[in-house]
Amino acid sequence: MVLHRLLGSGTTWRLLQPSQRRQRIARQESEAVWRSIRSIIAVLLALIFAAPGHAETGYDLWLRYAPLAPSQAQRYAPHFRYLVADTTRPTLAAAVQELDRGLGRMLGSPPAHAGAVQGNGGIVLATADSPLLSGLDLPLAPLGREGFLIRSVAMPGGRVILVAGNSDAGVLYGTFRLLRLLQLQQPIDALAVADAPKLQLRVLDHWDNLDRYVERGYAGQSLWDWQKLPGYTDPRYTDYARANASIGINATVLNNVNANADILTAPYLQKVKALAGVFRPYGIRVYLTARFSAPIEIGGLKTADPLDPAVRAWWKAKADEIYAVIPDFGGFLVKANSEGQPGPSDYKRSHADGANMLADALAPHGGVVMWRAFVYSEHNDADRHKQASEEFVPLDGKFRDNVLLQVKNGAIDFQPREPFHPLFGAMPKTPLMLEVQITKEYLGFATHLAYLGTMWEEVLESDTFRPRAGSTVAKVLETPVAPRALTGMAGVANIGTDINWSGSQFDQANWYAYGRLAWDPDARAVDIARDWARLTWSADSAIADPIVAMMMESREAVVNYMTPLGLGHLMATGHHYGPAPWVSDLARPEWNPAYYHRADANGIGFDRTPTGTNALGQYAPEVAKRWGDLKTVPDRLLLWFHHVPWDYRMRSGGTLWDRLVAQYDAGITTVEDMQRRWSTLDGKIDARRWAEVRDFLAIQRQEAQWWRDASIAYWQSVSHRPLPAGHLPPPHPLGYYQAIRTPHAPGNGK
Ligand code: BDP
Repeated sequence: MVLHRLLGSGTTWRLLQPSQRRQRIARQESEAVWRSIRSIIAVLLALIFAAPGHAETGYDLWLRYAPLAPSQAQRYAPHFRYLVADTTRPTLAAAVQELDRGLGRMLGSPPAHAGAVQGNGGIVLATADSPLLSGLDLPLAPLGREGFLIRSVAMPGGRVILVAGNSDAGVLYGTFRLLRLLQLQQPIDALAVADAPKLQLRVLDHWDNLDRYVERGYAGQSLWDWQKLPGYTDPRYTDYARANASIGINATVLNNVNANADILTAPYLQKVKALAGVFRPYGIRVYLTARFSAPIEIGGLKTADPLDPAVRAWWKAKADEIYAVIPDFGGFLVKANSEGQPGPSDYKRSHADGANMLADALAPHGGVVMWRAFVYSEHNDADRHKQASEEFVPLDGKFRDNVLLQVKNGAIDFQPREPFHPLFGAMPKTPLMLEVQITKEYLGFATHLAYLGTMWEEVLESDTFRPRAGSTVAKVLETPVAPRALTGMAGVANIGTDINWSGSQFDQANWYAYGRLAWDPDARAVDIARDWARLTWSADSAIADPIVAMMMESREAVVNYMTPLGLGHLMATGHHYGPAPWVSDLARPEWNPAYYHRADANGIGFDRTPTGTNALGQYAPEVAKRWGDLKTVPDRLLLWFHHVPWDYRMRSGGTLWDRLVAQYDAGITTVEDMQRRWSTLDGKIDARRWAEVRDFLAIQRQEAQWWRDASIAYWQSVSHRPLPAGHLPPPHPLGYYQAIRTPHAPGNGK
């Protein structure tokens, strides 16, 4: 019976010669021995990795490839006896390496590398032009350059799992997807997966300075070790690329939007070339920020006027030089005429003049310009909410085809909650990309647990009503403004040299969620959280479910204890750590929290209706109507758009004042809830990561209280109202909170 199982189907057996039979028996026996050895190794590894005491650091991210339980490993192993792929191609070689690593760790041993299909139970990686796919009639064409298919197919020679794409990058994405399915312990007997990214450019923006200081970075120094580059490329660059490729990120801007022109000089380009070389096999292109005044600073010119022929020639020559060094260079990201950065307005030229000059220099090489719409001026007294739209809407249709306008999710600045930016849907002739901030500058830095998937989902599913109902921000992003027009999304990275990459275990989820949403802006935050929790912590739902529950309530908790009911920008000056709603003496009005909350003895909130600044008028009439009317504006945006009296009656009952206080306390209660859920996991997951999260939650709990007490103490000094019953007064007078300093808060200069 055992022999029969080993030998396979009786019909073929009968056709074999005695010598062939002996050979086959020997082969099958040695395979059986190997399978047993593999199972033993898997069990041993499982014991080591699963032991709660095993010191995981978080370095492995969501690519831990934790050993599977022997029963599960035995189910999968027969599908991965061997692997066929052309490893002379760097991207396919990267895919094979990942399979070796992933299958090796999950199943106990990697598949054998084979030159051809050799029976049932192999895995084949191939692109559309491969002879292996001829006759299979696969529907690859609609999947575009980066899409992929994963199928269980019968090929001449055996039944295999096929990962196919139109490009090597597509195959790599498919490989990572297959590994995800295994980590999530999905059935793989009849695979039929087809997927393709909905956006073309899926970009990470690093705000990394050349001295390795990361602006708004809470995860250590910049990964890019300029001093050792190009001679030494840290293996960590490869792990960075693997992580990004696994979630579909295909572009990285290496340096800060507050740019230093030196990055464009020849020595730096050699270093950039070395990084590009590491990232290339992973389908990732390198981009740089372009300081608008570079022609003056490193080019020796007297001007950076975009219409000046010498300036234009300089940028053209610079682009030629870059492409000679890095032939697949992606292009430039530009912050111009914002927060002190140079730009075309310095020469009375428009943003289109500036962007188009760079676009013309890059166009012959296929490069693109990502021009940021985060523009507000210290000389403009208009509501900051309105300034970007006033600047850019008149320029619709005036940009070159290889320019994208990069628009933050909201009109102010990455607050814990903002309504979607009114530019979405308002520039139908211009490719718009969404920019979100993965690093939590305004959500408590690394120590506060805040899953941002829900925040980005809220923006992406917002209906712009432009051109019609149902035109969500996601749809605006996904719909090219013309055939072959560019589409994209950018996330400000939260990555640094910390062993866990992101400053906290849970901040990895935000990097992960960003990648998943850039691939599919319609994906659901809860599904992404579920995948991340199972990949990062445990596929056991008794562990993953409470983690997902924590993640799903986390961002709202932060909103509640920092900026409830549509408040925003109440953070301390400069570093933005901790509360400072009382600040009102900074040089520019819009730098002051008081500018945003406008609290006085009568009430609180920013009137952006037609009786105020009418920023609402920049939205489609359907949106303006809903948010402009106190009867229909959602509570969560109330004070963003309205100034209302302290004793305004909320639709849900009670006064605004009572509700405001209650929101702060709700925020704290949710943090306590997260602590409670986390404590139930003690001993069920590895000790080091568990303890780190426990300690961070304790910091968060303490700081939520600080935010609540300081904010309420201040509001009370303005509203002169008693606290509603059941809510404790802040333990200290306002002056105590105003005197708190946080000299160690990182991320804002040295
Ligand atoms: C703000 C940050 C600042 C950035 C700016 C930007 O505080 O450090 O330079 O955004 O996006 O939120 O350019």
